[in-house]
Amino acid sequence: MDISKDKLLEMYRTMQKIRHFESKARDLAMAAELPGFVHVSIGEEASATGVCAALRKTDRITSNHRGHGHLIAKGGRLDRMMAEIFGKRTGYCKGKGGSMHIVDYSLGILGANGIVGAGLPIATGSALGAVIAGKDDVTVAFFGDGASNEGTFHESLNLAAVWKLPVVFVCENNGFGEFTPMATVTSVKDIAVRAKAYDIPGHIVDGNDVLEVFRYTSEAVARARAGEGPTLLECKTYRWEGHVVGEQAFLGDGSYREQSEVEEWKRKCPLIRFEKWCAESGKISSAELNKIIAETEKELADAVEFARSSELPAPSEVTDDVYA
Ligand SMILES: Cc1ncc(C[n+]2csc(CCOP(=O)(O)OP(=O)(O)O)c2C)c(N)n1
Repeated sequence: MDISKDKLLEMYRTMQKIRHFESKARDLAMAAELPGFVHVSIGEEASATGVCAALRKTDRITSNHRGHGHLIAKGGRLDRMMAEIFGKRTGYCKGKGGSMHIVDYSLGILGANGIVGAGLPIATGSALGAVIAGKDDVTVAFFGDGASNEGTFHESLNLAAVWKLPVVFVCENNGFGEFTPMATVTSVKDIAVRAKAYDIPGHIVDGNDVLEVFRYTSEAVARARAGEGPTLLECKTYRWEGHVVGEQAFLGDGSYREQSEVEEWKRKCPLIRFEKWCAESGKISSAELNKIIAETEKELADAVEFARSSELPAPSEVTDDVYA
């Protein structure tokens, strides 16, 4: 697949933005500067980036509790996201949504979601909505391997297959559901084979290779836009950090994985992998990549400053914009 240089640079910028945002969110949460739970996706940048690089602005996504990367990849601004996780009025949801509920309809971001598996039926409904409206927009549902054991996964794939809806189901298989290794609770080795049960295409994708993710998603999106129905993609990846920032405080010594496994996956870093590819293919110079890193550092520093200096919502506004 021929990918333009601008597209490649855009993908690298997105991965750097996610890495920087997530590292800072982890540090701020550890320093008790952020309220609420924070789940970061360091190590998983290539799947969010490769998937969203294959979408148009009018396409839509649903996300989960580990959603910052998806939202950044779909065009979310670092400053408004940072303000939201600080609980500030200038955030995407006026500081009332927090890390797990960031929404921006104008970017096609239908929302992160703290309920495991909840994004799949929403994406399926969004895809049906596009069909009814006569539009060829596609919706992507991001979810984890743990969510693929929820009833909503099976109901959504079935209905989307029966009605040939324009939806792409993207499972980010990072090996764990909270502190439980996937293999101990999941009947299959590869989530992608579950597509067979619904007679739709299912592909195992190297989730740390942004170019491979982009290729598979582009095919699935083209299929969906052409009215041929849904696809299930399983991006194999790994989370470097804990399930939730600060989990050591309640896990104590009871770790659920070997540190050597974490180190092994760090060697498969999606950003370093892309940098190597740039050097070997000669498509992008290290000076061009370094410029992007410097710009991202500045953008992130400004975002943190914006969030810190923004106001908290007033207590009297607590029920404004609340619908249930
Ligand atoms: C319906 C529901 N059940 C359980 C939980 C508690 N919970 C939060 S995250 C999580 C694990 C989800 O694992 P996975 O879908 O693989 O996503 P990952 O955290 O690995 O990215 C669980 C069980 C929840 N939030 N919602």
